Amino acid sequence: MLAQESNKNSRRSFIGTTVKAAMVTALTGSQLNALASTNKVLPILAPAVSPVVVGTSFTQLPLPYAYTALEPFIDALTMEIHYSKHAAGYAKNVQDAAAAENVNTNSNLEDVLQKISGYSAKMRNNAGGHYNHELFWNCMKAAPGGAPTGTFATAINNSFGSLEAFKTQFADAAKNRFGSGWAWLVVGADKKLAIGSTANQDNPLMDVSTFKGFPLLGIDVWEHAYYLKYQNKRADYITAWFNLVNWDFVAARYEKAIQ
Ligand code: MN3
Repeated sequence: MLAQESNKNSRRSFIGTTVKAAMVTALTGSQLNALASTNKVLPILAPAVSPVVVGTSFTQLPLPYAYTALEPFIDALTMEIHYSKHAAGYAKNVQDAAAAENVNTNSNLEDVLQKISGYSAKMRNNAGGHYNHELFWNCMKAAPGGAPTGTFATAINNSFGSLEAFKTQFADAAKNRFGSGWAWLVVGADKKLAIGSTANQDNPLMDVSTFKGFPLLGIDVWEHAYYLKYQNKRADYITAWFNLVNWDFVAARYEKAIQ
């Protein structure tokens, strides 16, 4: 009903969108998931989120597009299960871990990640899992995802030679991550770009990680991220995934990181 209503004219559509955006702030995570699985109103429900604060909250934010938005590169069923089951689980479990370990869930999740050696394995797995997925959703958009621009594009070229060379190196990191994990583009302490990977739900913010930096872009190479469509062909998933990269989002994180 909501989707049909928004088609009537632009003014009503605008008002409807505004009302629905207000409604979403009052919904719980489970209500959002129920909404997301029933129809295609999700894109207009997503609030505007600053790229640099994505992942700092302990709460799962609405997916910034519909489950179908990334087709054909990532199928809707994979997105639905990934967001509403896997990622929702990390969000719930990080809150449970926070309650057990006296962590204020209004604090910055990145602060916890940077001191993760002082917390439980449950916190490490789920704080990482939650942060990584919040970042991952926003690293993607409906194709075509465009291309890097401005100072970020210059940094890519200076660091890797070209965008294509960057993609090759990043894809190699993703392909060669043994088992489950993530590949990353980060800004290091030296303000330079670097590519690496982490196992399981670790990420480069963690003090326990051997690969460190501020993550700009990450790809989930757990089998749940691609197996329904790509089965054992992780390399094909990675190649397809580059069509979805939201370079504006990545560039905004870069700009913040080098300040
Ligand atoms: Mn995942």
